[in-house]
Amino acid sequence: MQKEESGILAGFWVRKIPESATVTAGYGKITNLRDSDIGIKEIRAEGFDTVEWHTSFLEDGIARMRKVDFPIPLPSGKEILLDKGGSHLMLIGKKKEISETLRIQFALSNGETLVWDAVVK
Ligand SMILES: [Cu+2]
Repeated sequence: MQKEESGILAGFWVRKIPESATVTAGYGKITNLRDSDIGIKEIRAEGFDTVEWHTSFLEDGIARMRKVDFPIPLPSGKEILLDKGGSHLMLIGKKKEISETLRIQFALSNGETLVWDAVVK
């Protein structure tokens, strides 16, 4: 389910993990409906130490992923899909048990902060 927040349309979900696991992935979609380009400077997820932006690729038939440095550019009118086998959020260092939703914050390069509640499933 997507929600618009100040001209940015987005929705996310986070993969449910066992209690002993400390890392999970987040997927979804984000669209810049504004007239201007934006940059995502930092992402935070409730209950986790760090969030990285990853891309997936195949190397010798093996799925691998690579960290992409912030800021992530999101040009005006563009949609970024975070999906299995493609770009995704990597939530690292779980600090507490996660419940049914998880708050994700995007800090933009211009100082704005946008908040979404991701569904855990
Ligand atoms: Cu990853």
